[in-house]
Amino acid sequence: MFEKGLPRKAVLGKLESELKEDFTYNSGRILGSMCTSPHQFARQVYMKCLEKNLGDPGLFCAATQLEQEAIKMLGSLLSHPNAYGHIVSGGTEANILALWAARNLAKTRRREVLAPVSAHCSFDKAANLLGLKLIKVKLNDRFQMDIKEAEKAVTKKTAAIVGVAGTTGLGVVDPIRELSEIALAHEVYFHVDAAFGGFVLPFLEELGSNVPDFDFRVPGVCSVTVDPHKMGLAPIPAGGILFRDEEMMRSISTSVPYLAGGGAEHTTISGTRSGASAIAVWALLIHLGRQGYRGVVGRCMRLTSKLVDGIRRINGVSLKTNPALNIVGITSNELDIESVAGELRRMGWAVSLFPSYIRVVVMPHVSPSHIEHFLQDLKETVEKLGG
Ligand code: 0PR
Repeated sequence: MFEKGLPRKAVLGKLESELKEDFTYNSGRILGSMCTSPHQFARQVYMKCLEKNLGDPGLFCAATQLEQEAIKMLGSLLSHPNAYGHIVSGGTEANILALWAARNLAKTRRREVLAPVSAHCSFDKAANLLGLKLIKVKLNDRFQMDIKEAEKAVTKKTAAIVGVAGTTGLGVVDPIRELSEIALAHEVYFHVDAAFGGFVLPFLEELGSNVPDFDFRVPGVCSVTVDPHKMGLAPIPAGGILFRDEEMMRSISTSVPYLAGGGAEHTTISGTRSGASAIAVWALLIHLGRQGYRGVVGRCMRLTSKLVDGIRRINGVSLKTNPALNIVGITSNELDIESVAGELRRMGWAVSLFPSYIRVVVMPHVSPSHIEHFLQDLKETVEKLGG
């Protein structure tokens, strides 16, 4: 730290040059991220609420009320307007909270969690933190959690089952109804990770697509993760955890009696936490409405089709699976996909690389010309590598 501070202008100039090497969403080069440029209106609201701390709800009763209204709106999106929960730091915290509740509600001999091989790494973190054993269940040929394998894996030690609605790699939706039946039959907690899909599937359904039930409509579902800072267009950090009932949420409660605003119960990991995030979500949900989000999702899906058509026309690469959401897996029988990804990255494309495929997430910041440009470069790369 300097002895004497620098004027704002000098610091801002320094900042600008320091940040130059970062990728930006505007450039269209970020094709492997589940985040996007936050909506302009949400930024504006966020900036107004920087001092709000949901960790001391007595000081910020009104902000706390808006967080709860945001939760009810997310609940209504996921077929349960009376859900309980919080806007948290992200999908990772939301998934940890769900497994924390599952562990606390389960009998002590139940310390195993079943999740598909495709589950996000936040479940590894959660299991490690919570002293749970994570059992990864094999996938079927459509990359969903295999029901027969899940049935075999449930035992008297199972505390919870996790299903994913929009997997990290391929955007696949697990068979939530079938998993719910297994969970109900064994009286096991059932969590659905819809961190990504939760802001896509309801709108796809409204647009007329055939969407399998994945939310609180399914009776065994105890909690759902749904992240506003992914397809919800909210500023980071904004994850969402919804519980079916208050008792489930209360199972992770810690009493904080000394707070300035009066005693409170925390049901999150964070103590001090961003009211601005929750209020920006509240404002954006009201501003965009279902119609606004339908527009966003419809556009992303049209661009996804454009990308899919383009990939089909390039000899040497193919689709890992037919995408159900705006997430596309690109694979190859002839070429080493890691080399293809390496070449694309050298050309400036920020794509994700999974063990047998490249993942492209067609987020709202992606435009038709970005897709055309990417397809051109992909074709060139494949030709160069001898496809
Ligand atoms: N659940 C699912 C299904 C996810 O895909 C993710 C994150 C999470 C939970 C955890 O969410 P948080 O990252 O909010 O804690 N999936 C993204 C991924 O791994 C995270 C991400 C986002 C990675 C932007 C890179 C990036 O640029 O792809």
